[in-house]
Amino acid sequence: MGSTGGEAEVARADFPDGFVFGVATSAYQIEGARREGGKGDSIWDVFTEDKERVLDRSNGDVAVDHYHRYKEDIELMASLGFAAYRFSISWARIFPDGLGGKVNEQGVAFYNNLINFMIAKGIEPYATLYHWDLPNHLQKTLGGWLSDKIVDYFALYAEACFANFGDRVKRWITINEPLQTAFNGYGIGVFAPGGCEGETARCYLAAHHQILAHAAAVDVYRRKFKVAQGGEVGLVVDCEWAEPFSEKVEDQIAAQRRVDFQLGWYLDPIYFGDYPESMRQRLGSDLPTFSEKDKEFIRNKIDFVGLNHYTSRFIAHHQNPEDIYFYQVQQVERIEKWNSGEKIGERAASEWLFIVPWGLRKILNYIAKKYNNPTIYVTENGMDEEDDQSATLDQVLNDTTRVGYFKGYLASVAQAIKDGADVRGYFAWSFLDNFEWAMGYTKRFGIVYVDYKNGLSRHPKASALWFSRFLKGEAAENKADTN
Ligand code: PNW
Repeated sequence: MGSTGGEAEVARADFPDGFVFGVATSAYQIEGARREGGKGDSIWDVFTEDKERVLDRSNGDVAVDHYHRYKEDIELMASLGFAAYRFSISWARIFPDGLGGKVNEQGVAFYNNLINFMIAKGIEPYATLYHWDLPNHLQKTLGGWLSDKIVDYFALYAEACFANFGDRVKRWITINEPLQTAFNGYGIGVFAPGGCEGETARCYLAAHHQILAHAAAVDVYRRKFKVAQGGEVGLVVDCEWAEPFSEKVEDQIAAQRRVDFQLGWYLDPIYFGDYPESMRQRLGSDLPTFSEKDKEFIRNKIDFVGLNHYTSRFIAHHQNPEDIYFYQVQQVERIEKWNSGEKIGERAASEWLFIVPWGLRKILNYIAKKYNNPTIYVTENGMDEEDDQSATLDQVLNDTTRVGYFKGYLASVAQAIKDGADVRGYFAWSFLDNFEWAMGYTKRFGIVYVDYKNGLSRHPKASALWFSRFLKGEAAENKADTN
């Protein structure tokens, strides 16, 4: 194993027939139209009103205006050759106060238009129900994901989506990255709703209710829609690969523990009925318990695993690391260098994102082995660049590092499939540059450039054109730009 990914070559033909290639986005990051179409406020609308929360003091009020430009966006996606689009539905467009009373017909109409348009262009919809934009009313009145009542409200919302869109949407994702909501949202508070006031440990409750809500949504689907609609419902988890820093047993165990605290936290309850033992040992009563009835209820309530994966790190055991509460509890030290001192991979713009293509093969094989070879979709994978106001358009479109990233990570997916993992699809994050949460518009994850200064115009980057040639089966060597 080399220390860097190198320039892997990869071709469409390295993937099985029927393997799906798509792009991904989320509602709050791209839609804008905060107060249009009868939408209620979400926790991100309110969180970003406090300008200090976002690096460039921005928000998603307008975002990249996808709400008004969805046709142009879908047309571009189709012309590049993508066969699937993972988007998210804004809960507060469907139920403005989240209470599940009367659906907001304008919200339903928007997603109907979006879905119909993508299908007309030959793009299969993959819909996420919750990508972090909780109706603010549920936060204000219940405490959001800290309340067990959220489970029922989420089930009502999921049911409304299945009923309205399920005749055309056959792949559903309940929740995107419950880890980030628990950890960044209710734990340290860098994401909405902004922490649980000194009680970081309450984030385990937010995680607990997300697991139950996921299961409740799958339950509704299986009871009321599955027979007629024939679709599938999955959960999207995010996990870095944790490579043991050394051969020492304690480092090997620490790396396993780190994966338990990211992936096992969500998948163990669903596949095995309870949280990982390593979490219970370290968290004791801070970790909620599932009743026997809960265990029964959540068990195997999943049709596929969606994996969001960006990066990898070395993990060493540390009795008492100088770090935030979460890593102290885990007793892990996160290391970004090989023993030799060489970096684990080039760093992208985000400080947490190192380019480590081989980590994706490892995490896919880990999931296959640990959870009895489930169907997996890589639901997000990509890297960001710093927004550079002084660069020319030609320069910012020439994202050669990102092309290398995709080549390396796609080769890694192809290898995992050959190893035996049941990976059925891959979604690049993201289709468009967009509102990158607490980083605002300072980080660009898109394969399509959005010119924030010139009317939000869209410009495919070299990575989008590379993907297009890749998808059309043209030789990677053929660098000629046919567009
Ligand atoms: C994902 N981390 O979040 C989200 O699903 C996207 O909405 C987001 O834009 C994308 O990744 C890029 O950040 C993550 O700190 C946020 O490890 C943070 C982390 C990982 C994923």
